[in-house]
Amino acid sequence: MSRFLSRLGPVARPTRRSVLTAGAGGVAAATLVVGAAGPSEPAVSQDALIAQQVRDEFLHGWRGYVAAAWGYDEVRPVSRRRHDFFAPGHTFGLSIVEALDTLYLMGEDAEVTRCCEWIERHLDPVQDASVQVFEAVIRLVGGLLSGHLATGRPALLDRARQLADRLLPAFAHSPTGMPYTHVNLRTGAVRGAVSTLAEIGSNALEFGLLSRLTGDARYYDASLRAYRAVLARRSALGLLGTSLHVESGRWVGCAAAAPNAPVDSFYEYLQVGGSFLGDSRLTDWYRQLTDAIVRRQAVVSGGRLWFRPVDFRTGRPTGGNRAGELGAFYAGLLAKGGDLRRGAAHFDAWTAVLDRYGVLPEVVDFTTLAAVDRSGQLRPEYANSAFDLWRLTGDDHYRSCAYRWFTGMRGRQRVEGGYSVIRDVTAAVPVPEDLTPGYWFAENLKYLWLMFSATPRFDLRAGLLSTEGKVLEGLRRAWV
Ligand code: DMJ
Repeated sequence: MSRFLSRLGPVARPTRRSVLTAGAGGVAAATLVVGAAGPSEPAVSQDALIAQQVRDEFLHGWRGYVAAAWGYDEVRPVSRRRHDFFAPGHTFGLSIVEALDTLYLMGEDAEVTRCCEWIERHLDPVQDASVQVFEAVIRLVGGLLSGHLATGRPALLDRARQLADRLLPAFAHSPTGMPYTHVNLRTGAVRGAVSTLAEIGSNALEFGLLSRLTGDARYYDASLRAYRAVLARRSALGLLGTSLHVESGRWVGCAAAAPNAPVDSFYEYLQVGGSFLGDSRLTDWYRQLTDAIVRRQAVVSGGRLWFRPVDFRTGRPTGGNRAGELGAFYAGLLAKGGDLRRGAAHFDAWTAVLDRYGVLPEVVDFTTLAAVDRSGQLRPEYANSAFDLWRLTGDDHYRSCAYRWFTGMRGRQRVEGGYSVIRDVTAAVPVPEDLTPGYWFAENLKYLWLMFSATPRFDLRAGLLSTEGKVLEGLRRAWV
């Protein structure tokens, strides 16, 4: 048993907790001291206790991965088996790359070293495997880059570059510049000519940073070319559809579906990319598109702010009142983009869903809040928005909501071997679906940790995270 595993004891629970209870109204000041501290025992702040819980839960999930699936993409925490995320029979050690900067932020330096050594010895970016470009960029390239920023290890940057070089044919072979969905890392063969907006436009952060770090403009140029191709196909209403044929340049999916999947992070990368890369073109596009989305898609239902899909050419509602949990990130994005009022209102809408179910279902009917897809996919978007809104406002209401979300997840999705997606969030006894998605290690508990730990390893003011929760700016190097 590794030193790491042997020193992980049972999950510590505070003996007494003062506030951060469910319900509206915010929480007490962050300096509140709780616990039964004696004269010689230092008092522990409420924040520190929560941060400890958060780290314990992260390490519980991590321990499950390490024990059953180390070196493989994802863990099945109930059956203790492994799951290949990108291609059957191929591993990229996805959860290792996903967890890397979270482990760093939590001070788990021995684990960081172990992860880096695995990546340097075993991560093969030239495998004969056809991978989804979008996922490889946000998860692997982004994870390697943030790992490099955290540790200063040049090999991680080298790996990110090698991998990006193998992904570029998806952009270069496309007559429009919009990437094919898949590329074979060894042969460069591409496939998947119908691509969604999230797949086309969620790479500017990783490729922009890679261009900056390597001095090679090809990566960011590829992102920009793809963006331009999409923006040139805006409707007269200023809206975008859902998916395009990357060879003909024709729209295939004509619903303006933002902020829902499969377009979600396209808009995120314009806003965050604009400020991270100092590129006003991205910022302008974000503003123009967001104005159109707010004008044409915003709808108040039951007193709550939602966004409904419309035909991007006519503005007519396409029918269906569905909102996917993946779209919950949009509350934070609106706020970061300068519309705090709508961001807060949309966050409240998702909080109403959390109030009803305890764990967010994958899809709801926003007119009734009925769960349309009842599965609980261990997704991080609500916590991501809470984190963004808290950073912008300093309002502890958002930390309170995030903590409630955390306790819901801990209560319903924790299994002996880690954390698992569940079949039905409304079931009295949740049935685990036996998977810890890689993104759980990158995102879910990182947001909570950054809200409660006061870690010196992250600059709360200047820090910037990708759609996969990778810290691309604001990591403070406290260790090499
Ligand atoms: C993550 O992989 C990323 O946040 C992505 O943008 C979409 N959502 C998943 C997790 O739900």
